[in-house]
Amino acid sequence: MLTLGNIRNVAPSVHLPEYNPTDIKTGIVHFGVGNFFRAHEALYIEKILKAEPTWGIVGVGLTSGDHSRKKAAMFKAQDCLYSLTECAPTGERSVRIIAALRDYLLAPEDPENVLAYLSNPDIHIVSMTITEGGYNINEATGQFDLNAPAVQNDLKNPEKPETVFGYVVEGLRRRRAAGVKAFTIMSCDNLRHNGDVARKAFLGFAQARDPELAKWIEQNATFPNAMVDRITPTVTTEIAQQLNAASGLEDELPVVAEDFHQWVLEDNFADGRPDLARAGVQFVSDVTDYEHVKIRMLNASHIMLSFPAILLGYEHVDQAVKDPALKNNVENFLTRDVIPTLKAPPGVNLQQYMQSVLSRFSNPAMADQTLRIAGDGCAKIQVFWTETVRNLLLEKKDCSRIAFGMAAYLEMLRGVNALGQTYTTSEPAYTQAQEALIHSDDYAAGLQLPAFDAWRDLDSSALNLKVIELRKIIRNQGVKAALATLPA
Ligand code: CS2
Repeated sequence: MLTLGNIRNVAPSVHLPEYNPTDIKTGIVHFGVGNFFRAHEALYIEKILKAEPTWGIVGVGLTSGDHSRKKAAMFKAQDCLYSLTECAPTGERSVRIIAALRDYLLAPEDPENVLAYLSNPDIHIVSMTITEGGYNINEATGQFDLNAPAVQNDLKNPEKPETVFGYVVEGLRRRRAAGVKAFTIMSCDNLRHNGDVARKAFLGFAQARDPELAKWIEQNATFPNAMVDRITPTVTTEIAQQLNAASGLEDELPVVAEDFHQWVLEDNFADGRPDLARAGVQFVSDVTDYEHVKIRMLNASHIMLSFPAILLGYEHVDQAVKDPALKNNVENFLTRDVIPTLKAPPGVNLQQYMQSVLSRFSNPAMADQTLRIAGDGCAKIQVFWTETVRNLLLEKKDCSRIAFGMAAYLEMLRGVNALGQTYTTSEPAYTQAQEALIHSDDYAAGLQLPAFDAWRDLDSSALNLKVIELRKIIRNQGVKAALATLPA
């Protein structure tokens, strides 16, 4: 097992921290220590720690259950060390041990410790990767949902929170009471204006809890917007074994990612920040155009590719993008429906961006999973497709590719592919009644799902009819037959 005690006993090809991890102090608390965070923000921090050893990270997990407990136990056992394998499309790999994570807490088991960190003046940034759907914003109203049961709990028991909103706001209350500066709240999720969404969510919660406190947070905390990018597959037990066999490590928590990574960030920090530019972060005054390009091109085409790919039985994204019919559909979607609505940020050519996205998708070295991409499609459709769909509807343009994507999503949710194999999709947001819509015999029923709420105020009757028509074709003749009906 990888620990601080044996960290130097590794193959010479493994890159080691260039600092002594025991010298590191923590300056960041991060909620949601998933693979993306471990391959992205943690790597950027890893690169600055030698020069700035006060910016180590405290990871916080919010979920309970066996899986979470096991993960927390492994972090503890490994002194929070783990390996990151970066894979180039050529098959070249590079392995490094990341020591930026200096503590890991499972919030439900250690709530006071989490709050102690949050109120500690040494913590200057609270970052998070809590997923697109994790901000508890109702897309139809655009407001923070105060009725969610966990939020209600945190409003009733503010000193024993369950949600990230409850923790962060209670931490800020304690800072204010103790005369400590507010920290920066830094979202690293794939959202349009993730900082603004985070502001809305945290202030929405704080306002309901204590308007005075909300005002203080508004005036003192900051919420920089960011565009974050790195494809980071799920690590199954089998993949973990392969990674360890290749690296020679005995790592219980290995992560794998593509070789590409990007972070464009607004320089808006309430209480200082490390010199992240030295690790490659691009600081800009406005990330809007970068975010739009990334979310509406990369993430949007990821789901446009993966929903039908799952129906065709493709497990991995690189297999799917090698299928000419699927690739052609993504290219048409980007070229005709998305790119005309985008403004290219400085130095970015959108045609080249599309080619680089397709080439990143075709990286076979990391075997990214179509089911990973399709997971929580409800939130992803709303975040990744909304502007494109609204634009097509408002301009009365051809909606057939979006209709195909929606039809493929609804058919994919049924859990059986064209080969008759079953699979499980993950849709944490759906209620039982919504699950029933998925399995209804009525092709129109699924259109009521909240995945499509963000354009319900517009006339979508033609789009909806097309979705129904394409569902029937997919169901009776298959994905390829449906694709063949789309404009060439
Ligand atoms: C994917 C992202 O989950 C998804 O829908 O599109 O995880 C994607 O791999 C990352 O955003 C890449 O930066």
